[in-house]
Amino acid sequence: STPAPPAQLFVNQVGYKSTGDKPVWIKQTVAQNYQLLDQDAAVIATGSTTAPLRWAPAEQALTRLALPKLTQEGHYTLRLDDGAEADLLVANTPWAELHHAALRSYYLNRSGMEILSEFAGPYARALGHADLAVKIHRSAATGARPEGSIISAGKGWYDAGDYNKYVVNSGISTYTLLLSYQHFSAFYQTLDINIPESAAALPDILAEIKWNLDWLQAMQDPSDGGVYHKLTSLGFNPMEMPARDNDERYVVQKSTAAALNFAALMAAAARVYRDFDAALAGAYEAQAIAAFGWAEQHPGVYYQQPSDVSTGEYGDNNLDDEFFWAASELFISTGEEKYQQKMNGYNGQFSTPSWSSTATLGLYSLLASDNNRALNAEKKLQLESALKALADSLVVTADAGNAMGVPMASAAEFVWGSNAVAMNQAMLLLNANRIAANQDYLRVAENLLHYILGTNPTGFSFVTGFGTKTPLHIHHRISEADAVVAPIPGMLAGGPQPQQQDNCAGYPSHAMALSYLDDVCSYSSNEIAINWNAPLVYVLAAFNQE
Ligand code: G3I
Ligand code: 9MR
Repeated sequence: STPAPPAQLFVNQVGYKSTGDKPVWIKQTVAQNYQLLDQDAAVIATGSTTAPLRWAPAEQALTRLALPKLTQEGHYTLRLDDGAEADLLVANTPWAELHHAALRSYYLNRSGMEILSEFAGPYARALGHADLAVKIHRSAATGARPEGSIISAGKGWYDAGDYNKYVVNSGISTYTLLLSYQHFSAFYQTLDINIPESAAALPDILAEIKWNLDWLQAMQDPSDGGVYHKLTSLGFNPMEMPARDNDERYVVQKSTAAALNFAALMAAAARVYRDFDAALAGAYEAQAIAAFGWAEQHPGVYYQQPSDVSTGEYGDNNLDDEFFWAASELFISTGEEKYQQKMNGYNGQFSTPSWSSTATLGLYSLLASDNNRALNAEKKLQLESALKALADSLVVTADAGNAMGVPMASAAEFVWGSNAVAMNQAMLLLNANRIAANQDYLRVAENLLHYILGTNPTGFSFVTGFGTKTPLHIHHRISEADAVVAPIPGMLAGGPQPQQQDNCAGYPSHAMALSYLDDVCSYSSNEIAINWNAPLVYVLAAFNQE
């Protein structure tokens, strides 16, 4: 197998697209010469590096190699003066397998199902967390559902390295996968990722998404439309397999954030599934409308962690952006004036999406050509320029003289899950490119993918199983507790960020772009999560198109 590149050479370890740029970065302070060899060891190009630039997030000097355009598929070797060598793979579709693995990881993280070896190979496992008898927590007790009463809320995906299921984070995650299907539906029409539903008529990606939607449907109280914030055990359980976890599971507190994420996602889902199952789509839409109604009546019920609960919070005290997103989706679906008004009333910011910043997801939906017939021309222009302005500012940041060609520049990007910030930036650029074709948007989006796959100064390709130096000890209960040495493949590690909330020993640096630790201890840099993998799937699907 291919050796990992030496410590000072940062290449895309999975491969470069024959039609794209081939950025390589070198950590160094003095210029040196290089040779490029083809697979017969013939020198096909030589050059020398330019003066290094200090990249502030890494507190380090780096040089970019401007490799001549390598358009021929094949294996190449880059050799520096000092003897360091790295392998470069150039292919027409270097990231197809990676895309399929990133999507399949959702199946491997399903709750409430036995995972069979037929589909999972060595990652087969017994059923865990059926969630057919979940308790109403004290904080969630209302009306006909008093404390301790039981509901059934099976299926869904585990959120991350833990086994809990959170509605807020399911919103952006599931929506992002839905959008991937919508934007690249021809690609997904025939894609078989070998899941139990593969033989059925529904495209595999929609079958996978439905697994989570089935769970979400049960997170709404049908008597009032309110949506429980999460389904969880009281505390995080140990690193054990799902089937071994017998902790009591609860639904906890209805919240405005949960209702709005639910409403937005279900409204979007109704439009996608209508072609396959009109009754199901009708149910999604009715549930979305009811959840939005609950949120209108309870606009400020922020999540407050009960004293006996210590699992993930996904707390957010600014819900203007969630209102905008949900109102946008419901306006597209129903054309109703009341949603349009709420949407028009938004005067907050648009930004790179995250679980707590969802306004731009509304832009993605509103600006899709099928959806915006109902928008007036002036509003459409205003929203288009908002998205373009965001994309333009990402390009400016990426192209600044002291940047690494990516808009990962400051503490605002290097947060918990920074690798998903990068993938959401790329997804934003790709969406802007759909409404205003621009080579710079595509170039920076592709650079972000290179960054994730190895052109970053940690030297890691951050997707499990893909690359020559990849995370081996992710904070993921199944990967840690199962009998397989390698972690489940296709999952994006959270990535570097300087806060080191996990207090693990062994971080190589405090510099924000280097503060990453491949240790199971490190939940704040080395966990995985459904909202981090989803934009990776989208970006890979996009680059598989051309
Ligand atoms: O809200 C403040 C903001 O005001 C401040 O400027 C900024 C500076 O760092 O911090 C913001 O708070 C951050 C918060 O996310 C909101 O973005 C916290 O520092 C940061 O620690 C927090 O991280 C979240 C983490 O849970 C801890 O709560 C991550 O975004 C979130 O992805 C992560 O999610 C966890 C679930 O709780 C449990 N399941 C696993 C999952 C992934 O690790
Ligand atoms: O495993 C938990 C992970 O999924 C969360 O993202 C993280 C932050 O909320 O917490 C992890 O659980 C740790 C807990 O917070 C502190 N004790 C050690 C736990 C790791 O097993």
